[in-house]
Amino acid sequence: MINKYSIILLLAALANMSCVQKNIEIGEVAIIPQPEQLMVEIGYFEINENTTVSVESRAQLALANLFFDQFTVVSGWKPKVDIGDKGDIVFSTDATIVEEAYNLEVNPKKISIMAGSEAGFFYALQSLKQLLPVSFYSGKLQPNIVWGVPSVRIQDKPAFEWRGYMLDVSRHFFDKEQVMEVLDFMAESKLNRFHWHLTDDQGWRVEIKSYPKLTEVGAWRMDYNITDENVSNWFGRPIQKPGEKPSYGGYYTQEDIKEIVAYAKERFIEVVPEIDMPGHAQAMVASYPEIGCVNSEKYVATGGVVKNNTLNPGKEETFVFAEKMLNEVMDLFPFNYMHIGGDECNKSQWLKDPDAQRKIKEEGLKDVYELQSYFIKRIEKIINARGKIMIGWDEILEGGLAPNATVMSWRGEEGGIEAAKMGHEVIMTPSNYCYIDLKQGHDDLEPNLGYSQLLLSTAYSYDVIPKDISEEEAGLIKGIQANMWTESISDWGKLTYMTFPRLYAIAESGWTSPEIKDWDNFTNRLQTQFLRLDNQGVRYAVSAFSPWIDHTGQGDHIEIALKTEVNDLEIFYTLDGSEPTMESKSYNGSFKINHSTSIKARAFKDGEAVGYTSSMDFYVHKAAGKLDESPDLKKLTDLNYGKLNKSDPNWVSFKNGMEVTIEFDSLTAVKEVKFDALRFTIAGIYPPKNVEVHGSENGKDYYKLGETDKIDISHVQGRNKIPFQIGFNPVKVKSLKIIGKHINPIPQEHHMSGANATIKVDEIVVE
Ligand code: TNX
Repeated sequence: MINKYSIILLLAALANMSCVQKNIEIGEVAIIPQPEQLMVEIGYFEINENTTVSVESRAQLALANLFFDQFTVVSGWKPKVDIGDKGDIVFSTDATIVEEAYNLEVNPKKISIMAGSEAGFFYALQSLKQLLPVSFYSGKLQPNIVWGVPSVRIQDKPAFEWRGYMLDVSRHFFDKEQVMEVLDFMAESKLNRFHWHLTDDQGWRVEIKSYPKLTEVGAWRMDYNITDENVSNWFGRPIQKPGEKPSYGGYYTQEDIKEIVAYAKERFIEVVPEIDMPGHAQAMVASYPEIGCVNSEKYVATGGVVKNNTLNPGKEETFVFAEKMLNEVMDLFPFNYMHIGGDECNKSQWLKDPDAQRKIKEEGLKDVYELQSYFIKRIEKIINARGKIMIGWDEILEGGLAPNATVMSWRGEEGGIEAAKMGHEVIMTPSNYCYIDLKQGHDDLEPNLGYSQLLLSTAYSYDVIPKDISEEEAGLIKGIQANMWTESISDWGKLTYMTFPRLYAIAESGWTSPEIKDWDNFTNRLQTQFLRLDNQGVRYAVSAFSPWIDHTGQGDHIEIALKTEVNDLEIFYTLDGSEPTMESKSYNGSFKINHSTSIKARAFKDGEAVGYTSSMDFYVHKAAGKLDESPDLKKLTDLNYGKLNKSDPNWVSFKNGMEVTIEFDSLTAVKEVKFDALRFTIAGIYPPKNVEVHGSENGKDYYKLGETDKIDISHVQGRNKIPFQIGFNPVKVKSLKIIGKHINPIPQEHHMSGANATIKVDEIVVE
């Protein structure tokens, strides 16, 4: 019988039901970097508000709280963390487990974390985080989720002791909070060395109390390109007008640095400062001209025109300056490595500078290379005097390596191999595997950032220990580092886009032993990692999952092939400009197009679109094959189009303006001529200044059909394809002449000012 009492009970039960109606979400097993040994078992452990965590020490308490505090953000509660041994999640020290290594066992009753070092416990927690559902990463309150951790047994340890990420904050400044975010994502990938490129030609970023002008002057530059979405290679150099104050830049106060170093330490990351010398020093020289050479630049560099930027090793005051300044820097950074750059030192000033020349004679040096080595060796003494180790880029090998230096090998592996053979420590950062400022996909499908190319699969394929070196030499290779140079990385979104996912590939090469690395397995795990990034609102690249549209001109048609870097994806495509779906044509081998076509392609996995839609237009046009007889020009009508890459063989070069005559077999109706010209200012490649199209009915007498407006080169970006399109009233012609005037000489303030420009065109399309 229903009475008042039972209704209350029923209501209470309903209320109770609705408030405990929680959803269990169980994480995937997709850990990056891949653990050494991992076994997935049945069931899962539930982390809820009653879960308790026991740790053994206050140090463990700190790192456990740092981790479990994240539950407060997403759940509104947090597991209770205490010193003891009765918890559901238990930390226990096992002295047999090596530095940074850990064991993690999850079963439905318990989570056990064992390590021999604090870093080991920390890394176990990073793996535990990745075992949680991806929504844990959202940073949003989701009180109705119960967090399920799949049962696993993991035994894990790092392959290398140096697992680094370098950030260049000189070319573009990233502030304290952004640097801390970098440290967060490093920690999640089990990276432990933050190499901070604090100075370069384009800005000095660390407060030095004994030399205040380094930040008063050196931290600021003029910049009008910063906000341009498409900016690639810098060009030009806005000259400061009298009274105008440089305003782009920034720097870290010593307090900021201390905070960042402490923040890093909490995440088991050591910070390696780099002060780049004796080259890449324009900001330093602009601040203190007395340590520069003859003809030194007066201003902090804004872009690529960097010439007279070198410190003067011929002057004693340079060493006085370096000693005081470096000692202040070393006071701020407790780690026992100090990076002094040493790369790409432009020695042309030393050839002219009287002090530099006198020093060469006084010291009995052979040449400017030995002068560089003299400089670096004296700098090493300053660093060694503090009990620290000097690191330099591999150029420090030139002219004789400093006695105790560690070498960072960036121009390939050779410098590293040479240094190891001489008994020096090495960190491998070869640009062709580790430079994450390079393009990560098809030249025409990627955002116009970076130059050259480093694909995800290439980065992943790197084996840190070079072949053909002895075991002893291999022992000197301390590890690997991803380098983020920021010439074209002007904001946070670009930084994360270029960093992810290649950082994961490099982190896996640093942590996981090469025998276990597996590309297909890695790209599977990446898909879960992408969901984690989505949850955090982080921009990343899906280039490796996106179709490349490759083509080959074949006389009167074009052969098209589609591919992705990631294996086992299905590609669907359309030829009518519509968005590809799984109902579109399925790609299963190359196909032909024999008229102008817009191709769109998308890859799918398990019924879901992955990557971006790749889209390219190809013209099959009236002039196809018409220059076949001309050895120099035949590529202009061969239906092969050039990529946004100056080395692509399909670009035809004109050194002194362009003039091309196209003859038809019979009178042919034409109404438009169009082509792309490459602009690549750093290499002196410029589009024509203007273009005229002339026509002839008899192949002899020409009259003008149309012309383009002048292209104003100051407003287009440094590297791009510049489209020319010359339309006119339809006429019948026997031949066409296309005349493009060069811009020579290359204007002032450009990389190659004064020189003659090259025009590069890939295909002249006639419609
Ligand atoms: C070379 S790598 C440099 C940097 C540039 C980088 C661009 C190295 C040691 N020096 O100054 O930013 O190329 O990728």
